[in-house]
Amino acid sequence: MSCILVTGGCGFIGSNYIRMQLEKYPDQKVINVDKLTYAGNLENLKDHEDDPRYQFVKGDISDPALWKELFAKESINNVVNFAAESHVDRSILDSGPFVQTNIVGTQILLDACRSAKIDRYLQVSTDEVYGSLGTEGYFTEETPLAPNSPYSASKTSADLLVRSYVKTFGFPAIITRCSNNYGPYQFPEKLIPLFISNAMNDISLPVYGKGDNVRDWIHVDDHCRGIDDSLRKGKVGEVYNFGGHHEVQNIELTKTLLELLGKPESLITYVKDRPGHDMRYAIDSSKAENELGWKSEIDFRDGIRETIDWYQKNSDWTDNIKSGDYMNYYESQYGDRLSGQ
Ligand code: NAD
Ligand code: TDX
Repeated sequence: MSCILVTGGCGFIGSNYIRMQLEKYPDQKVINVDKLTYAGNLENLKDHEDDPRYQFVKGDISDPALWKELFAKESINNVVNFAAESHVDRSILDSGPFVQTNIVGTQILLDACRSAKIDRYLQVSTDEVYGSLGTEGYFTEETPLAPNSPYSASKTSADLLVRSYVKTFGFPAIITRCSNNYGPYQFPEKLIPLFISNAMNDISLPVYGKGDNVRDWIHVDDHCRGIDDSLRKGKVGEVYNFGGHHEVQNIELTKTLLELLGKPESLITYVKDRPGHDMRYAIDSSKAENELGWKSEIDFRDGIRETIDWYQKNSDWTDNIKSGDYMNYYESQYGDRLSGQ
C-alpha cells in the first residue's frame, strides 16, 4: 500500500483533496498532519475519521521532531504541502505567523522530506505570487514573481525555497499555482463563504473599494484534480498554473450570490479598500492542459449553486466556527470599516 502525506488537510482545500484521494485510490494510505489553527477543523473530514486508510496527526510543519518521528515510523512516498496561513487580510493585521508557517515551516518540511528520500513533493502555491494584472493579459508560469501582500510574499518565498532544493539537491518537487477557489468547507473569512453566510443572516456584505477588482474563480474539485495530475504526471522542477476561466468583478459576483440566495442588493456595503489590493488575477492554464491533459470541468454557475446549497444545508458548520475568536477577528477586520460608513 502506498502512502501520501498531506499537510494542512483539515483546512478547506486540503480536506477536499483528502476526500478525493480516499475515494480515488482504494490502496493508498493518507496521513494528514495539521496544527489545527483557527482554520483547521476536524469536522471537515468527520465522514472519514473511521477509515483505516486515514490517519490524522496533530502537529506543526515547523516542528523537526515531529517529522523525525513520523518519517522513521511510516513509509511515505509522496508529500503534498497545503499547510499555510492563507488569508491576505490576516497577513496585513499580523504577518508573523505567515513568515513562520509559510516560509520557515516549508523549509523544515523540505529538509525532512529530503532526508527521508521521498518520491515526490508537491508545493501548493497560488497565483498571487505573480502580483496584479491590468485589464489585459494572463499569468503564465513565466510571469515574473511580484507579490504585493505579506501573504503572497511568504508564499513566493516558499516557492523559491522549493525551487532552490530542486536545483541544489535534485529534490523531486513540483509547484502548482492556482487562482481563487470556492466550494464546500471554505472558512467564512474568504469572500464567497463570508458573503453567503452574511446574506443568509441578513448581515451587510462588506465590498472593498469600488468592487471592481477581478478574480478568476475555480471550483475546489478542479483544483484538487490539478494537484493530483501534477503530482502523478508532472515533471520534477516544473510549475503548473490552474485557473477556472471564470473572471468576474467582485461586485458582479456579490450580486450573483444575492440573486441566488433571494436576498436584496441593499445588503451591499462599500467599505474602505484592502491596502495593496491586487486589481486583477487571471490564469493561463494551457501548460497544464497540454502537458497533463487537465481541464477545469465545473461550470461556475453550477458550482456556485451547489456551493450555496451546501452552506444552506450545513449552517451548523458555519455557526460552530463563528465563536469568540472569529468574532474578534471580524471586529478587528470590519469594525472600523463598517462604523465609518
Ligand atoms: P485554509 O486556511 O483553509 O487551511 C489551512 C490549513 O493549514 C488549516 O487546516 C490549518 O490548521 C493548517 N495549518 C496552518 N498552519 C499550520 C502549521 N504550521 N502546521 C500544520 N498545519 C497548519 O487554507 P486553504 O484555502 O485550504 O489553502 C490551502 C493551501 O492552498 C494554502 O497553501 C494556500 O496558500 C493555497 N491556495 C489557496 C487558494 C484559495 O483560493 N483558498 C488558492 C490557491 C492556493
Ligand atoms: O470582505 C471582503 N470583501 C471584499 O471585497 C473580503 C474577504 C474580500 N473582498 C475582496 C478582496 C478580493 O478582491 O474579494 C476578493 C477575494 O478576496 P479573498 O476571498 O480574501 O481572496 P484573495 O485575497 O483573492 O485570495 C485568495 O485567492 C488566492 C485566497 O484567500 C488565497 O489563499 C489564495 O492564495
